[in-house]
Amino acid sequence: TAPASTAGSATAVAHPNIALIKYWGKRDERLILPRTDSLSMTLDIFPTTTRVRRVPGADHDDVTLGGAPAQDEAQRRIVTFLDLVRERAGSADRAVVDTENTVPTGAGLASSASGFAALAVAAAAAYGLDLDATALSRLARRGSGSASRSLFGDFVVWHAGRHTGTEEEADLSSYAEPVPTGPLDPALVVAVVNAGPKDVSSRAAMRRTVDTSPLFEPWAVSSKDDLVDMRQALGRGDLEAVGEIAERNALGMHATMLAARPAVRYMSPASLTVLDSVLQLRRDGVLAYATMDAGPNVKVLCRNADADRVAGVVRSAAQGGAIHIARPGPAARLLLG
Ligand code: 2P0
Repeated sequence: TAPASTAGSATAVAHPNIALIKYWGKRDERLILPRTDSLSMTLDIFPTTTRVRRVPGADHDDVTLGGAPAQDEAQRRIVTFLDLVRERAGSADRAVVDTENTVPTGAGLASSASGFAALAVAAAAAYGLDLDATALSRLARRGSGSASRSLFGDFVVWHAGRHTGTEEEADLSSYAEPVPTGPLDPALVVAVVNAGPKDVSSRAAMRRTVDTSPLFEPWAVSSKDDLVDMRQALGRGDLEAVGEIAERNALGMHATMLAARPAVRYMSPASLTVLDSVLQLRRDGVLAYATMDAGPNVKVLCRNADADRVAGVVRSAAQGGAIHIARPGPAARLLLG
């Protein structure tokens, strides 16, 4: 048992990730089992640091985010997650949870991914659960699907898991793991075109898409092929192909939402202006491909050597929005001491 868990207190740090093959749609809402495999790059910016301290005898969990008490939905999701950890640890202890997020508000960089990855690592240690990286990834998944991928650094695949068999078999087989790659040296330029809150949460949007969009099934089928192609492109270090596959997979995901009833549209006019600038970069011979998540912000994959040039072009197009440059980042880890 690590010293951190003996003390009933542990601190962990995790980074966000951006999917190149998207997770969009669940087949089990309670266990957070996805419809399809997904694949992401962990970033080296915007870490989340979370401390979990057990308080024997306390009658409630005390959760603060950036020094302020967690609001209803965040509080509920974190307490539900802690209940799962307590059940596994055979402990009734409530906890004090402190989270510091360095993601600028509304940056559209799924803080739930770094958040639940850091919480899973810290809570497992604080409650004395001896879990390997695979088990921690499965645990993080229960907080937020994309968090399963933030357990690992660089490029990561999250297996949807077995669709047949028992619930336990499905749960055991849906975890993330690192993907081997050839030399890539990429950067991801993040253009924040709108920092406001979104109208529809990604959780609600993916549910509506699966339930009502006639384009969901075709996208899920083509996403399988995209994943096969993506693994090959990563393996041979072919950044051009990686970008091409990532862009088509993301735009396809947005098409599924546009066809939902009623439609979910995260793209804004500013998003389209940035997407146009990415096309112009390509016409000018620069390797640049876009991906977008459940919001209007655009992430542009490029060569690390071109990152400043790409950031400059994207900055003009983003009309005053903040620009961040990310590179492949580290795995989630426990901070000792
Ligand atoms: C992804 N997104 O693969 C996709 C692409 C957004 C668009 O994972 O319901 O916060 O907590 O499992 O992980 C955002 O969804 O959803 C997401 P839940 P999550 O990154």
